[in-house]
Amino acid sequence: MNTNPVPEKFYGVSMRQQNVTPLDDVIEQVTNLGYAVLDGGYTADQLTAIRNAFDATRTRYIAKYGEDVLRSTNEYNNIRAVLTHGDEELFQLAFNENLMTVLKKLIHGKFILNQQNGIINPAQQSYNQGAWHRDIPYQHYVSSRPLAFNALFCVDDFTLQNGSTWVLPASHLKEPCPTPQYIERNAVQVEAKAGSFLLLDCMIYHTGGYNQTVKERRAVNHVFTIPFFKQQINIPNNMPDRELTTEQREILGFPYSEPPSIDAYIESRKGKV
Ligand SMILES: O=C(O)CCC(=O)C(=O)O
Repeated sequence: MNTNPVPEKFYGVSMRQQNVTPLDDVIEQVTNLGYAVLDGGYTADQLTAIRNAFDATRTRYIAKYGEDVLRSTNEYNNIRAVLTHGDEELFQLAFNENLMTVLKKLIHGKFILNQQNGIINPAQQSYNQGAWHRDIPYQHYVSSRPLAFNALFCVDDFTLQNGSTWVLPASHLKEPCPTPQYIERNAVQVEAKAGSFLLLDCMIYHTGGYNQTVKERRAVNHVFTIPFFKQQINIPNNMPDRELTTEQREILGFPYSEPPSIDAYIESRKGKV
């Protein structure tokens, strides 16, 4: 590793990025490189509660959907729509204060939670996130404003040994998937502490790494998109009965479900003109 100090002098510069807070640094990096690590601001006790909630939800999820079915559908290492299973800690994760502040600056206008999935990178096995992909799969375009971000919450430390996420910096800025040779030369494996979010522009190529340790690596991904994109699983239809603020309802997509009929659409227009 190069330990020489980075040169600090400039010339010929008349315009500079101005950052005020550490969150601005995150925004600058995710905008330019497509990835950054964001501190979730959790205490050790809160992190323990999140880990317990993750494990409890997973146990109930496997009991409900069946280990054989989940394995045969390549779904065993996921918990779909985590916040619909009733654990408060996992619900609140989606509304993390630092995350909301950053997303409001990154996404122009409203955004919704498109999906929230528990992800398990098992010890010494391949798993379904271990392949290069974009989080808006099959899409090859560059947009002038970001449309979607993945906030991958680190339930455990993400380390080089336990298969922390690989990213291809700035690949959200080009349409095609680069060559394997380019990926080999430029891919970066990101380390992050438990309790932080690995924030990804959804168009960056990334993959989970191989977990060489004897313990699984747990994470919760949150894909936030402009409301125009449909959710992976309809969250409003699956939310347990609970109080929600107006903002939470918006972020969970309640106002954005498509009207089931023309009558319902016309009804929804009343009072808007
Ligand atoms: O498990 C990981 O590190 C990667 C997860 C991932 O690729 C995703 O959430 O889209």
